[in-house]
Amino acid sequence: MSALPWYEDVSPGRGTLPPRAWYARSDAPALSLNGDWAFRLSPTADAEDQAFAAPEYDASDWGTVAVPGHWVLQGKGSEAPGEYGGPAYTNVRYPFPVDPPRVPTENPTGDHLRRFDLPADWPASGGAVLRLDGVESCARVWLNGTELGEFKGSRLAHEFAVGHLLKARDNVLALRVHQWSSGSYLEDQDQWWLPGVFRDVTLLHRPEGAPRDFFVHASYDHVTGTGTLRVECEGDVAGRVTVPELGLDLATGEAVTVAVEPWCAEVPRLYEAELAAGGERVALRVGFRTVAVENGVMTVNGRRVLFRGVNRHEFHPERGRSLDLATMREDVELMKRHNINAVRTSHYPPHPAFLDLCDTYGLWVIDEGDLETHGFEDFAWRGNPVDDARWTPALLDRAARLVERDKNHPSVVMWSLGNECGTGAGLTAMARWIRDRDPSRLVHYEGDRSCADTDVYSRMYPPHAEVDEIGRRADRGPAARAQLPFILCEYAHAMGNGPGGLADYQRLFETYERCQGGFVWEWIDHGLVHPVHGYGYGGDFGEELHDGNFVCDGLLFPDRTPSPGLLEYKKVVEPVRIADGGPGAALVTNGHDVADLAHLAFTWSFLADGETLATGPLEVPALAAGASARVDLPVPPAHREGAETLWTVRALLAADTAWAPAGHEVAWGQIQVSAPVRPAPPTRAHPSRTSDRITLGPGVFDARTGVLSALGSLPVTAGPRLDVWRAPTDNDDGAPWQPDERHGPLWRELGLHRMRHRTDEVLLDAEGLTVRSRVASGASDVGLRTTYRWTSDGTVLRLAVEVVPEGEWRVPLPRLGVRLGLPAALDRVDWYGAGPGEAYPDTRAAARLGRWEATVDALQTPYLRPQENGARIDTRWVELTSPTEGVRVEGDPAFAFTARRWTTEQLDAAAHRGELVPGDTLWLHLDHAQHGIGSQSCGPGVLPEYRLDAAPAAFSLSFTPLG
Ligand code: IPT
Repeated sequence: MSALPWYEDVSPGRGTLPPRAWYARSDAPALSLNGDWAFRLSPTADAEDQAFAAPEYDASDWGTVAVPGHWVLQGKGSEAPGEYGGPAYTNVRYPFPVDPPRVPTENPTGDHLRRFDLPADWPASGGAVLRLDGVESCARVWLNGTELGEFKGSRLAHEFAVGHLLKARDNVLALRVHQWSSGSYLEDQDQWWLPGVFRDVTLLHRPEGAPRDFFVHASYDHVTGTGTLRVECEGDVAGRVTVPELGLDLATGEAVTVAVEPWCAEVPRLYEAELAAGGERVALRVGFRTVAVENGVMTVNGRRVLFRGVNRHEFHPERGRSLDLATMREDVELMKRHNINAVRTSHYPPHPAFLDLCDTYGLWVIDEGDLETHGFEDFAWRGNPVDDARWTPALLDRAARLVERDKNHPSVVMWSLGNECGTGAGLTAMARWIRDRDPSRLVHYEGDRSCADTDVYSRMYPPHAEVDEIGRRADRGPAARAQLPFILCEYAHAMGNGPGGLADYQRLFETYERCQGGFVWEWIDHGLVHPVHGYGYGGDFGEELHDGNFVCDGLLFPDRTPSPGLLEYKKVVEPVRIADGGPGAALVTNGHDVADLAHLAFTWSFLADGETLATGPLEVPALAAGASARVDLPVPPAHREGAETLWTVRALLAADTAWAPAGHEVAWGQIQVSAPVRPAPPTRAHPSRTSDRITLGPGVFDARTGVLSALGSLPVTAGPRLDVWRAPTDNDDGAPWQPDERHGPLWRELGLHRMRHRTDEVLLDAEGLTVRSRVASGASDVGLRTTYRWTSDGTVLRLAVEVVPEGEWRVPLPRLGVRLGLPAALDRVDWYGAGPGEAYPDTRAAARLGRWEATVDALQTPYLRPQENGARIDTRWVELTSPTEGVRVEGDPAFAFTARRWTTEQLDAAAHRGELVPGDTLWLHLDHAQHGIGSQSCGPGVLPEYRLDAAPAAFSLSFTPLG
């Protein structure tokens, strides 16, 4: 066979400059080449010749694309896929035949052309480089008809020397971009395949004598409180470094040690500095910090750090991985507002400006290489490029482009080789190169349990019990590994409703020194705007192979509104703990790594039956990190005898910060003072009966079936009946690779979605109505004996439900409660219970007791694939009303309610939100209990303490019509 074309050979490229540090500001001119480019799409790599690269080429009949951008997300036509093809989603599988390094003949190829003039003041002397910050998956580049070279490595910066080719006017830059290249084998990340020039294209002037590259070394000695600064320039460039605030003016290469304030994620202290060398002045931002492993614990500046992290893919619902600065800033601000202190840049180096934001706002970063070969796992890793020496130059190129570009960011504390690549000598070569080039940071890679090439033991999705074992240092493994700190580079899969079990992980991280936290998978749902579905996921763009909604597993919805999972995470990782401090006191614990509490202002409020009776400021000492104090609460205000009373104590930002205004809530806690005194059960009203109706207080029943049909004047379109089904969540359905039982499929197999209700007895007595039934599904020998006992005091109708399982129940129940139908006009909801958001047994940390209100629509959580959502737990009472009528429900004990305009069956059947059409009934679920949520869509299932096993149960609900 003839030699492979360049895009198929394993080399990283040809003609590019060696990688160097990125910086935001220099006084050397730069010209952005972003904007509309002429564009031509071909179905194969060789459909068109290279004549388009010639300066005189006439591209007037071409289309256009916006650069930066992905061509598959552009072009005319509202259909998906559109004029320029469409996005495609696969998780692990390569969407093309696996025959490395060959790629398919069908290789969408985008030719890009951009004409530009130099600005009038562009210097005549010096050189220039053309920088491309990200092109998927490879590019061949020409300027003014001269070929510059070609490169692979989609999320890595590439530069070419172009000074000698530039003209004052009418320069022509030509790019040929192939969707598939040998590099695609190294880029099998779980995300959309999105070809295009998706990051900035810039022309940078290079002044005479300017340093080719520089490395800022800024360490901190926590014993002496001093920082040591040394800026190393490549070659013998004689430059000066000035740090006005520190009065420093030193030569490049020279080290100085002075008293400084250190940089950390909580207090991101940066010093403005300048590097002046040759004809260039580069703005630097120096953060002094030292990363170390001491006695098996990772420290920064001598302190243990605890990662409250997320995995962040770059994602925008319209622009794919092409993010503007405002979106990056929004991500960082949202993270900071939700108590997140760390980011793993899964699974490639992000746009470099993102790391500047991390330096500024304060986030610990694991910066990951653009490398994943996961699809080889299906063949027992046969042919895996990371274990094939021919690919090692490409791997080393990726390692170097990661480290060289990002080495000057204080926020970066670990280099990650890549994700899900199996094991191999190529990874070892990368780790060696990185350690040699930058010994100041730790090396991370999760995929090799031997930890031969890493400085930290990292795992994804281990169950809690295993984390506990590792925390106790009781896990078996290579001796060297036992000396390493432990992190979860991925855990708590935020797909659909969930993740459950976060608080239980956090307890482990706060118990064991070695467990230094983790990174939730993942930050944002990758739902792409779709003409029919609103947001589409895998399979919605005509893909032949796809992995469905597995791409929607973020803490943010695609439009960046926080999901309940993010609110839960914020509460679970809050850096201040507020608990019961004994009679009349709160116990406040500062859980920050470094910061004291001086930046927070505390408040108290006193609630009686959910109503706030009084509020005020609470004096809390500026406790040092790790310290606790008992803080006296005021004398409770006067309140109704027998009321349920509690304190809410909140920790708020005392002053504006870069990421939130003063008053932003960082942490909170509730302390119960007194439990409610329950009123005696309603006195008896006597039922009466006609031939077809039974009347009992406000209740009207069908005399034959015993089913409630009205409450006063309010029609009950479907009387309350036992209900155990919920539309399975992604976590209920589970992932095939998880060892735990997958309940969603088992529930369906057992027919819990098609339960039948057999009426065994309708019995009227002097004090009420009893209906006995058995609830079970066809083909199943298990059932639930259910007794409904109705009584009334004349005003309130009380339902007592008793459930006794029959037969051998091998699976837990999804839920246990009743469902009823009411007129859809009741769309205002007021309740006293835990809120304001949804909560389930293992996702309930963020729900606090209080009085809440919402519309029925606002109670729905818009998971991209419809599934169980919206339960409000610990409800004492709820009122559903229209302007003219309504119903109040009180529980004994408290219950969870869910209200929707569609049935569970409709929710279950829908694949996209748009398929949920409101009907004329309001479906109200009043649940005694729900099964937990877990994280089994990729991780472990529901912990035993949150299972809802079938067992005898009794609960009651009181209904009052409101007129
Ligand atoms: C893990 C991947 O690292 C991540 O990219 C993502 O795919 C995640 O799972 C699931 O959403 S790999 C998994 C097989 C443990």
